[in-house]
Order: sequence, then structure tokens, then C-alpha cells
Amino acid sequence: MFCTLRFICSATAAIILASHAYSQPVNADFGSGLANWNPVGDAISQSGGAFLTTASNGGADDTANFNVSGTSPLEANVALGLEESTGLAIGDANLGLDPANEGSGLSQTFSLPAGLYELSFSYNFFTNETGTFDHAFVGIDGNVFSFADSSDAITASTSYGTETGLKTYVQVFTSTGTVKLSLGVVDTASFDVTSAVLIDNVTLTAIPEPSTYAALVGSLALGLVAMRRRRSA
Ligand SMILES: [Ca+2]
Ligand SMILES: [Ca+2]
Ligand SMILES: [Ca+2]
Repeated sequence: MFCTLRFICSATAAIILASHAYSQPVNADFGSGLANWNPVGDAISQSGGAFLTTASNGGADDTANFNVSGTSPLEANVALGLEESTGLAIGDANLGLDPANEGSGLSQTFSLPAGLYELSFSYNFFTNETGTFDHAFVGIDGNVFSFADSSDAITASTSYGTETGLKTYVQVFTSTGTVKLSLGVVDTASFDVTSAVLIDNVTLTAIPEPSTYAALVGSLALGLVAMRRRRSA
């Protein structure tokens, strides 16, 4: 019985060790500000995370100035604009919604062994919009997803009109080796009325392949057979 358990435990430990044999994004908790990330537009380190806004420098977008860095957002849907500066292709930030006008972003490239992974991060999306305008997005190797928009921000906010409150986004993806992670926030429908996003604790977890589960189940089955044989002997 003890040997069987030890066998199963060591098989499980091998899988756990294998699943940790990859690098995380560097400075994923923003403990060192925006070091190792490539910020563009209005992006600063704030509240222990990365804070990005769609507010132009000078404050013409709202009745008050919501720009936090002194740098304006980058225009979208143009060469060398928001998308290309964040590791995406022109038009990627539209997401089939109202075209993106301007925004700010953050990106980092890192290496992973090929396989299946879960990406998660915490966020709070803030907006002064009152309709379904503006959104925050995440890009993984150019596959872009919207994870919050103005209609999700329904909680009264002390700094903006409304906010989503702290939430967690989870996305499963397949890596083929190098991963380009892009995060951003954009104005849609117009350049005005600012939205912002706070991002923190970017985490990657390897998901064992089905074959790995099969190996584990096989190990368990072998262990049980061995245990039964030993008992009946
Ligand atoms: Ca943090
Ligand atoms: Ca703006
Ligand atoms: Ca807006």
C-alpha cells in the first residue's frame, strides 16, 4: 500500500514539477513598476498595478483632466499606432465593435514550451461613458479578446463615473513557443469621454495535456492492480 501510494505521489509530483518548468512574464505583479513591460500611451504604475487610460494629455476629452502620465494615448487603425505599438496588427483593437479611436497599452514577450496554458489577471475597468462605448482588451499572439467594456462598469466610482470593481479574467490558450501578451484600453465611437483599466497579477499556469492525464490514470490503474495482487498473494 505504501509503495503504491509513493508511486502515485511521485507520478503526480513529476506532473506538478513539469507544469512549473516554464517562465512567467517578468514583473507580472508590477512590484517593480512597469519594468520589463513595454508601455505606450497614457500608462503608469499605480496601486501596485499598471494603470492605462484613454485620456489625451491636456484634458480635452472630459470636463476634468484624466490623463495621468503627460503622454497622450496612441491613435488606433493607423500605421505605427496603438495596435502595432502593442504587438498587434492594425485593426485588432476594433474587435467587431465600434472602431477603436485611441488608447493605451502594455506588452511583453516571453518564452513558453509548446502546450496549453491558462492566463489570468485581475482588473478594474473605470469609465466616464454612460453607454456601450470603450473597452479593455487582451491579445495573446495576436488573438484579441475584449475583457471589459463601459456597459460592465455599473458600480459607482470615486475617481470615474463608474467602475466594474476588482475582477479576474481567465483565458486558456495554446502556446507554440514564444508568446506576445498585449493589454490595453481604447476609446470607441469617439476620442472623448475617458475610460481606464487597472491590471495586476498576470499569472500563467500550464494545463496538463490529455496524454498527461492518461499517463496519470494509467499510473493509478497500475498501482491499484499491484496493490490487489499484493493483497491476494
Ligand atoms: Ca501588484
Ligand atoms: Ca480619449
Ligand atoms: Ca470614450
